[in-house]
Amino acid sequence: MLEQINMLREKGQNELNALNSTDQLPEWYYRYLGRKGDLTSLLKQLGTLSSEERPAMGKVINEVKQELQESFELRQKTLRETNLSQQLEIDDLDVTLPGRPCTTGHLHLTTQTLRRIYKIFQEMGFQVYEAPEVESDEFNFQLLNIPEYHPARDMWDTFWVNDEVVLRTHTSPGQIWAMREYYPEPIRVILPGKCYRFEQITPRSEHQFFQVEGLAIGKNIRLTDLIGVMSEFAHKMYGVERKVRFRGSYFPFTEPSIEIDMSCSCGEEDGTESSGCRLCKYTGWLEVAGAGMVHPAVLRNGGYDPEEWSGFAFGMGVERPALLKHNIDDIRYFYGNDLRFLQQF
Ligand code: FA5
Repeated sequence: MLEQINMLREKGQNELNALNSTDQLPEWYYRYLGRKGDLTSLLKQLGTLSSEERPAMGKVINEVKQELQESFELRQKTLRETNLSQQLEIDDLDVTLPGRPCTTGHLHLTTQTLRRIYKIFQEMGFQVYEAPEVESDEFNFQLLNIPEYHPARDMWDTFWVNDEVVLRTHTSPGQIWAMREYYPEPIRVILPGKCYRFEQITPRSEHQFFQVEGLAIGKNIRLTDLIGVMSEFAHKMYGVERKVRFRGSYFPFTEPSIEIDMSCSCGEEDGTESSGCRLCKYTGWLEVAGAGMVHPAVLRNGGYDPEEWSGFAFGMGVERPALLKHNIDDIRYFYGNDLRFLQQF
């Protein structure tokens, strides 16, 4: 039997070395190492040997099996490499190379800022409410206490679609939509969305920008509630060291009205060109929102009786807070689609 094993080993090695294609490998494997292969049938014949011979012969067969297995793997590797290099000589496409990695995108800075704003207001109990982006003159102006020919219309340079339809100049018309939907319940919503203004583009102003409107309607809501909410927002958004300033102002749909400024990232406020920056026009402050107590006429247009209900509203830019947060000195980078800018955030 030993002779038989040695012959099988030699024949197997010779035939393996003579193979010149990977296609021939399975057949060889089946013949020598497979379940019905020659080595397996030798193992089966062990039963015919005496109990003294059997262990030694079993050991030899297993050693040969192991040796042929290793030779097979080596030959397989060599043939595969030869095949590949032959293939590359015919055609220089190497299909085994790893593919080029895909570049993955990420959220735009405006979306990131919006999500941050949502989270802060959500923690204060506000929910998100969406209103139309293309508005009627009635909702964008009239129901907000700005009749036709009212001089306050000059505050918003408007893109008119036709005599009746506008691209909304601010998110404030959403106040009316929300009030009409929620009446007679108290309201605490923020209304995010795009706004459009036909105005000169500057480092702080774009034609198209985002606002987040806020509206709280209830019994006994006061100006101090508005100031508290906006101070809390500023501290959560920028940290306690950022200063907030409330200035008296005028909007036809709020009474009284205020404007909210944040201290500029340049950290200067002495008003001289040498110390400030162009974003804050060398004042040290950047206006980020208009706000006030909802005007009785607007409450009424939304269905709420001003004798019984009161509320505050604010309309805040989104890009300007992002400018402050990330020390960006020009709003025009936002929608310029320059990846070198966008990839930084
Ligand atoms: C308004 O739009 C009022 N609707 C805000 C308001 C709402 C007042 C509710 C009272 C009650 P204003 O025009 O100031 O106000 O704009 C509000 C904010 O939007 C600004 O402070 C600024 O942050 C942002 N903003 C306005 N115009 C532009 C622009 N062209 N580009 C970028 N951001 C702008």
